[in-house]
Amino acid sequence: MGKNKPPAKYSAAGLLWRGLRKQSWPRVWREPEFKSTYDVVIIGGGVHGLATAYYLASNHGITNIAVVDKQYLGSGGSGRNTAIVRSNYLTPEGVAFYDRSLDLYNSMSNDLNLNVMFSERGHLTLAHTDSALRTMNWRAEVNKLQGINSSVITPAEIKKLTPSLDVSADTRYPILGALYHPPGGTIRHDAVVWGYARGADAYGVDLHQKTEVLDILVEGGSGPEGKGPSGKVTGVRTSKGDIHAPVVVNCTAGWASQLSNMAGVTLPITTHPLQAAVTEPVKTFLPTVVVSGSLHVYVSQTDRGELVFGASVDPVATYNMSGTLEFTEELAGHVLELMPGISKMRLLRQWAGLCDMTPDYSPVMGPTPVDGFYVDVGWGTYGFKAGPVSGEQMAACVANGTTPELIKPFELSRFTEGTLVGEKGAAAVGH
Ligand code: PYC
Repeated sequence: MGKNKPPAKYSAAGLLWRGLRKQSWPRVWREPEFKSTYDVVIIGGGVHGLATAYYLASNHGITNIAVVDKQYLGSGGSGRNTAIVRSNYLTPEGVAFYDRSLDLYNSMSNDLNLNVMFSERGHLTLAHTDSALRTMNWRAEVNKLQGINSSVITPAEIKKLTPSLDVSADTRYPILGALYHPPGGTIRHDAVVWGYARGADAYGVDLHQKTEVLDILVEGGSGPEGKGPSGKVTGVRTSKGDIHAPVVVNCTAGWASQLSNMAGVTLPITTHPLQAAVTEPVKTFLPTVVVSGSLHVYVSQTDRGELVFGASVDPVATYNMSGTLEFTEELAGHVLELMPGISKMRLLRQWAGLCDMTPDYSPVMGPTPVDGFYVDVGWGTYGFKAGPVSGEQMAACVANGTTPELIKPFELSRFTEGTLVGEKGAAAVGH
């Protein structure tokens, strides 16, 4: 919970009283009036945007905020990911950052007064080659140095933890070991969106859905139309009208570079779709999250019994989110290498989201050369697990006007200064 308490609108007694009197449930957040002026506009109603709004209000007392989203809350990457959380990264900067996110996820049900169903079930990254094993050892050592519970385990230990995996030596891609990370797991992604949305709304933050940003208003910049470096942001033009604000935060995924272009800020991002799929539900048999970088697949079982699968991003940069048969065929082949016993299970559906990839696989966070215009973008395939810490740190950045230590390594200026934070080796799968 932040330092400032929201009004006690959702007390357990109040909800019980409604239930007993068979009153209809209150709407979880308001449909606010569209105002023409705010202190802060946040673009993107996913976990990152909502968490930033929530922490601005709860930790810094800034509540005159509009969150705008062209669709409904959680309609982008927040509702399309495979809900995996972990902090077993490769760089010391990445480990510290994602570990703070895990801390916030751990206390989230209490903090937001909503059961977000965090399942700390352990996370296995399988190694099928000597070089993969070397990377797992490297990650384990970096992790241990920072107090993160991570170690490399043997095929026999893997089998004990997850009996459905085929760890025999005569497979096409034998499992040589795995990075085992007990604090990793899954969390209900929709609940995280709803929790932050409800929390922010309770502080008076206005959540404007179906409100598309058409332009970002900047004055005095050195680029075309007075935008770009040395300029000052003055607000946004939306499909519902203009909003004047001295601070605009781009918390989008998929369209992050296009939105930043509207302010005259160029980002080193290419956008690729990432597909995922889910099976019919079966009795629980998969106790851990399993990732295979070499086979480009990750899998976990939901509390409903479905297997959720993901893969690497599609090879072509595009905004097209159609599912492909190619993905399904490759996924099925690879999963069956790992778990031959599930060959009779049927896939129920598949979907895709958009991933904004940066050259070093780390995000871009903090101020930009346009005064008052901030970014929290470039999440690649790591966005959901970073949601809480990004919100917390971006809120501090905006409120205090200085970049917090935890996100300083991820500033946009690193691409001109040559101080990249190479996090590709921590990707769940190859990209
Ligand atoms: O990095 O753990 C990960 C991940 C899972 C799904 C997409 N990325």
